[in-house]
Amino acid sequence: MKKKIALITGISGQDGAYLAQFLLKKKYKVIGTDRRSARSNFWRLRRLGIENQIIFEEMELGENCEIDRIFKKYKNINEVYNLAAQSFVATSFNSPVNTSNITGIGALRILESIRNFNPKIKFYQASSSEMYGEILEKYQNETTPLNPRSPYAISKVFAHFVTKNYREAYNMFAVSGILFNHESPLRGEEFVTRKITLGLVKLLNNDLDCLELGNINAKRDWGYAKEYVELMWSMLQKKKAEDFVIATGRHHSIKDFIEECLKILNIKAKWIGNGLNKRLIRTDDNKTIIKINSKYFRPSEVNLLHGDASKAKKKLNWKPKINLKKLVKIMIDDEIKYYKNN
Ligand code: NAP
Ligand code: G4F
Repeated sequence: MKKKIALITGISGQDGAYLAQFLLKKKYKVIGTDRRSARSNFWRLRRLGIENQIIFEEMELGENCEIDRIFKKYKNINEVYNLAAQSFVATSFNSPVNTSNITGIGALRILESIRNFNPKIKFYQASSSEMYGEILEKYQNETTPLNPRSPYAISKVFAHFVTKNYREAYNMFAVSGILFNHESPLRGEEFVTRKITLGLVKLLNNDLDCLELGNINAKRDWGYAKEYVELMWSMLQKKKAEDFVIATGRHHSIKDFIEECLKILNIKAKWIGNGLNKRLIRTDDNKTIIKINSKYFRPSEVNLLHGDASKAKKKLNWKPKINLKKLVKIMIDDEIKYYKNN
């Protein structure tokens, strides 16, 4: 049988790596696109041992002609997974125009190219729970109104609705997965979970004095990235093109995440102080190991996200397997395993 062909934008990112691994196991031919500067950024693909199985192409999401070139070259692509984005919320406040251009209009550029070259291609858009922002319903599902709180989230809202519009206007198989936060050992070091797991392992190796964080009271619905990418594929295998929320249905604060890490690393510590003066000190020597730095606070914060994935459970026959405790264990174990080898 002829191999199916998938194109993944953002192949160098966390989800790009896990999705490529999953599709290769399913015998897909995988074309992965990266922007020119990312050549040295394939550590995730190397870690998974799949770097040599991917066909790499350059595609900067800001350049229409680069996108067109790919769809002209590969006429028989079956599925496109648009994972590329300026994906760090904090950076989007400093770089709102670039974020809109890449994270928002980038999706439109791809859809337009697909429409022109082969509208039969199935398209997956990486929508985000950040779109709910200051939440308007207690549990967020596919019908919850969006209320974005950052240039990143606003860009994702644009990409989300443009995907819906191409589905409705041109009858294209274009869907969005509204994924809540998903983490793994392959998470970028700037995101809070990985910053914490790496920071604590550095502390234990005397390579860091104190970890500085922002709003540790924020709450997220954290799942496991390796598990979530499989749902992206499932959405494209359905008869009907429709959007899905993917979430665990449980939320925890950053402080909870830290405390789970402390247990696994067997660090005895206690919180003292309040607000900006809150600190975590080791109980054996009173050394401060975590403190708050206001520079990590966002101009407008998303305080709480809590997903309702009932539709995915029913129609994709899915339920989350990895809870917070297991996720932290997976991340800490890998952090220790690979520390100093990277
Ligand atoms: P990630 O690790 O930050 O990966 C983002 C990818 O986009 C990287 O490969 C990056 O390349 C690429 N990229 C950035 N700017 C680009 C540009 N101008 N042109 C082409 N490529 C560019 O993100 P992730 O966690 O894997 O997430 C994948 C997607 O899902 C993103 O769209 C993200 O916004 C979305 N999402 C993520 C989550 C989550 O919790 N992880 C939740 C909901 C939605 P470089 O290596 O060169 O930077
Ligand atoms: O880990 P974060 O940077 O992730 P955030 O902002 O929730 O965004 C991630 O998930 C989204 C899905 O909802 C994706 F769409 C997006 O691409 C990205 O993958 O921050 C999580 C929370 C925030 O409330 C932040 O203010 O942690 C808080 N936080 C506290 N101290 C910190 C820090 N975040 C970071 N990155 N660094 C800190 O020191």
